Amino acid sequence: MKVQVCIIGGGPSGLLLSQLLHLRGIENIVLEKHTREYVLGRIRAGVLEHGFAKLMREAECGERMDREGEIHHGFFIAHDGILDRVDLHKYSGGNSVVVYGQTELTRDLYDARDRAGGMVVHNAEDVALHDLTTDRPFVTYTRDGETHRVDCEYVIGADGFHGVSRKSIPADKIREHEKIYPFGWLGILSRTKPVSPELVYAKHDRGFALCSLRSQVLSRYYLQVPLTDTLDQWADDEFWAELKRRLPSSVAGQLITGPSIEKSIAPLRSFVAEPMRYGRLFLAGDAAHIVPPTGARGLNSAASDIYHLYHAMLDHYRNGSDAGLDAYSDRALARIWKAQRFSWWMTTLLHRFPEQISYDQKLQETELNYLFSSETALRLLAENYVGLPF
Ligand code: FAS
Ligand code: PHB
Repeated sequence: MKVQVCIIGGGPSGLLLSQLLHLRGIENIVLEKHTREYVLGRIRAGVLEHGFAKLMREAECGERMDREGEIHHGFFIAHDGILDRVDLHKYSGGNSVVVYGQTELTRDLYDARDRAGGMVVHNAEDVALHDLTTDRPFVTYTRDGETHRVDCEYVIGADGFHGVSRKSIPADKIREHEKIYPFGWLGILSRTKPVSPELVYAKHDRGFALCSLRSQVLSRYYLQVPLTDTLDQWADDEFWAELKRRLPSSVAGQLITGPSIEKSIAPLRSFVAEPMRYGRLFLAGDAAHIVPPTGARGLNSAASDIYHLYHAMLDHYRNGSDAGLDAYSDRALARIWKAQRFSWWMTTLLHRFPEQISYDQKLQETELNYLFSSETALRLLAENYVGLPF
């Protein structure tokens, strides 16, 4: 088979790029390791920057997001018994975020690829990238015991942190920067009315907590837990009792509990691989970078990669210019590092670190007091949370 672009990974990054390229007549194929059900069964991000939402509309996939998603103009930070609101709309110059689950967004992208007759191969195993430093790269994979070959002009590595693409770059051609946090997030999904109409980030001596949502009948909650914790230590009742302990009584008193329909523990790390290009291979999304979910930047960082790759491909195929492709890695990394900084800042500000010394606790309290006493500080937080320009 021969296509212009071969995309590894059928998550949001790969599918969004596939759809955008298709709409501009650039032939592409998506190779996904797992089944569609498996991909759609992963519960992940919930908050979209306005730039991501705009890109979904440009990809003609924004209709259900605009119908079912919620526009949020602010969120709360609970700290030291106080509940303070960050007015995103006021302090970001009128912007906001869309609360719409990654699962639904990925479903919309798959549906759009199906409607367009897009080539998405599931259960593509043993994907291997070849001749990346030539102008005729190709990709091989096996499916149902048969080996297939895709000849292409470009390969996009959108296969996430554990994918094959980044690992296909020789060790001396890539630099990796990583920071591991000494705790994880235990998340649950429950068919209950959300405790608050807007997200509540809670800093507490017992640990961080987050009250989020997917709709007015589907709630998403998180607790900071030690890395050694396992799911069998957290029965639903335990989870709800601990969440209440970490929330201000005004919020805890409103909490509607119910059975969890999904429960998982995710480790927290910050990670960036540089550069995001090797010959005809371009990395995008989690394949190149990871952030702790505190700042809701993970999925949103992927969006700006896709935006830059999409325009670079348009430039190449429409105008014969490789300027965008040559500038991609630097352009993408410039914004990625700002999202890394913001995610690190939110994580450091709101979590309880093991063996945290009193001086660091006082710094956290001071940072929060300064934040809510300074319009400049609130503007800095708001412009990052709604999304910096692509
Ligand atoms: P993805 O990992 O989503 O997709 C990569 C795809 O490639 C997968 O479908 C995988 O099956 C496939 N693949 C992997 N190896 C392959 C191979 N060798 N061959 C073919 N296909 C292969 N972000 C937030 O903003 N907020 C959150 O709350 C949040 N929570 C998260 C919780 C968890 C447990 C994880 C892991 C991530 C979370 N994230 C969150 C970040 C997450 O949303 C990512 O940013 C987002 O999934 C990035 O999308 P992709 O780059 O498409 O990578
Ligand atoms: C979520 O709803 O999953 C979510 C929202 C905001 C975050 C992290 C996760 O910062």
